[in-house]
Amino acid sequence: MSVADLGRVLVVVPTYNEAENLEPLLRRLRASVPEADALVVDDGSPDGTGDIADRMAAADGNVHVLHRSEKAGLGAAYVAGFRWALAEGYDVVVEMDADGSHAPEELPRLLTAMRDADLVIGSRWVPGGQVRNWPVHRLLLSRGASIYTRVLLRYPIKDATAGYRAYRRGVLEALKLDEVASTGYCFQIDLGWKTWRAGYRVVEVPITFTEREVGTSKMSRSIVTEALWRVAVWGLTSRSRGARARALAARN
Ligand SMILES: Nc1nc2c(ncn2[C@@H]2O[C@H](COP(=O)(O)OP(=O)(O)O)[C@@H](O)[C@H]2O)c(=O)[nH]1
Ligand SMILES: [Mg+2]
Repeated sequence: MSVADLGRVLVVVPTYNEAENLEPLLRRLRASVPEADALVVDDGSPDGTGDIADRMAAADGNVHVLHRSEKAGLGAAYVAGFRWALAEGYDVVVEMDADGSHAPEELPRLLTAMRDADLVIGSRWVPGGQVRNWPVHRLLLSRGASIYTRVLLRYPIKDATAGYRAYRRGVLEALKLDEVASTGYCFQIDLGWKTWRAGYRVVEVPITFTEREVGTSKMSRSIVTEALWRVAVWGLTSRSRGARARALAARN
């Protein structure tokens, strides 16, 4: 698929202890969308993931690495990656997990949808979307998080916490990345909701999410707690639909 009309595409892959997963993932990505560059954002993984990323970057000029000194959460890693992408002049910035849950083979479909969108979300919870090999408690947590978000923020996206997505450069320039306080997975809700509220076109496309086969999940109780209270605070302090309506009116 040609992504030429979208401009330069960067896939940001945050890693913490993904030594066994990173190389196969990057190979699949480079094969699936050779025009896209990759940026690994590693938080000083003790298992040597950062060294693997360096080795791959040395062998392939389209692979880049950002090393951060300590584990500071998914949100902070993505903000650093987005800043790098903007400084380097990329037009589209993709988020993708390193553990193989987000199939690089589905990226061309996300990028095709990007032609009529400012944010494309790879969704597990729209018709055609699915999850493979997740235990019941993770399914409930994911569905519950999206419903909680929809009720409190009036944000109509079905998969609010989805981590496979693509942003246009203009969105990332407009969102105030300096002010993003979310460190954990609620970062996804935070940015998606701000994008939607600002009147941008947000589109969900179905994906098949497959649970990792190797390594361990970094999901934790503190990540869930952060999402619960932040979404509640945002809900109490915002007038979501009014803000979107005003933003849309200002755009037209
Ligand atoms: N750089 C960085 N990456 C992280 C951090 N936490 C999670 N990740 C990465 O984010 C992606 C999703 O994490 P994962 O543990 O698979 O979450 P799950 O799929 O919800 O169980 C993986 O690529 C992780 O390595 C972090 O604190 N820093
Ligand atoms: Mg995972």
